[in-house]
Amino acid sequence: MSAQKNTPHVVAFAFPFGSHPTPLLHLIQRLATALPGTHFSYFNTARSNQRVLSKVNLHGYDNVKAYDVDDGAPDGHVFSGNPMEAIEMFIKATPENFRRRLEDVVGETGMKATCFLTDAFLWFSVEMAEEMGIPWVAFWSSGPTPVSLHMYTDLIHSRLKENDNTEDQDQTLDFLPGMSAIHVSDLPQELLHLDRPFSRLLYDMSLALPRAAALVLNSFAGIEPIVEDDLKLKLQKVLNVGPFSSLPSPTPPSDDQGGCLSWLSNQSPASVAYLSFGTMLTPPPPELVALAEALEEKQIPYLWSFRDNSKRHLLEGFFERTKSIGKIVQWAPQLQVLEHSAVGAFITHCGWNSVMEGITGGVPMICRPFFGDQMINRRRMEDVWGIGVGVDGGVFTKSGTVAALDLVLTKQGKKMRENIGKLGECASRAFAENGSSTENFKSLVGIVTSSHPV
Ligand code: U2F
Repeated sequence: MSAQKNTPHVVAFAFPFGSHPTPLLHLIQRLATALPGTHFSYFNTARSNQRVLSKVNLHGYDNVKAYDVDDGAPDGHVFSGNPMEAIEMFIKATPENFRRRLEDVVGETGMKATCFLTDAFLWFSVEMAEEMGIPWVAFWSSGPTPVSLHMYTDLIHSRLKENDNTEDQDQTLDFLPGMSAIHVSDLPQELLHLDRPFSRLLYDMSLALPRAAALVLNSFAGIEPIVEDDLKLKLQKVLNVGPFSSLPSPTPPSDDQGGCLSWLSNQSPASVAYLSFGTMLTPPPPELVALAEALEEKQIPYLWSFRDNSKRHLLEGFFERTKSIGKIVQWAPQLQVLEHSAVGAFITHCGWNSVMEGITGGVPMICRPFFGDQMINRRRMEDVWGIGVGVDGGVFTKSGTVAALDLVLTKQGKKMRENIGKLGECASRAFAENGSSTENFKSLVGIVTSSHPV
């Protein structure tokens, strides 16, 4: 596509941490295919762009261009390793970093922005959009329950204060629509304590979301129906366009340098435990050791996505002793791994993308949530959908992990697979012709082009 002055121009801002930037870019690719006459500019920090663009191939997407924005870190800054440090520096640099870079791009290309499609966390996009008289579409990269809870922040605070029972971690949030299964202990710290910049960002997001032309989710209709209906009352439009893991995955996978798929092909059906804790975390040392001891004692074949080189030495002996039954890689093609018939259990931190991929792959999950929305996701998986189990006491111990593996790989695995199968069918229906996600995607195309019909 040759970009011209009056070319419709969708501006996307990524939140550059964890897996946030990747699903946003996948959504842009889908839109760019549906709208070949529209230009898409994707703004992300250099560090995050480097990571994302090494995995997402923009070859053939002539109407998509990625740009770097300042991450707020002073030149030569050495990060402490605490992820909050980088997040807070980035927040401090916003929105000026995005605003300046966008002005440069508009100046260089002559293409004015016609729609903002940004990570919901970057709520300030609505102010830019309103100044320009164009729509803001917010992309929420987790499920409906966490975003709905953020919308109820004030009410949650006043109810907990009123009852003077903030300490009662077992109290359920049954005063909110669709939340009777959620406990106070499941709530993210950012929602309970509003004193940090990241918490403020999420609170401000909850105030801004009603101004969004649409909230787009990587989820599918029917997974949390009461919450979805309630969200629809509060927001202009709620568009589930997922799960993205239902879309055809690239063949061959671009990132199977470790040879995971050929290794899996030599394993028995539903026998392998796949371990991955997403893009941001590694369990603490005692839990890594407990996990390893449990796998070794039960002699369970395992595939472990393990990137944290600073902790690798803890497991060297285990890897050596179990190399005939196990495989460790820096990065696994997770989507295809979970679709492989040899995988019988997914040991996960309950990040939303992993949950969706576990469902579409049909694999029962062992849940060890750490922060953010992960405790909420674990609650839904274990207590509501019946597709996973938590570990006893909430942390990996040898005996708790052995018990969870027993449950998933033998005793309750069949029932969980049936439950996952039902959710998976729901997801497939959403993607069928006239399915809800297909129709919602068409609505999204309409909104994205509304201020500049193509
Ligand atoms: C944050 O989650 P994470 O990025 O830590 O985890 P996920 O949402 O589960 O996403 C991880 C993605 O990385 C992929 C995997 C997922 O799409 O398939 N991946 C892979 O392909 N190979 C590997 O070896 C390891 C991972 C946050 F921490 C969560 O609480 C949120 O729910 C989430 C979404 O907002 O973002």
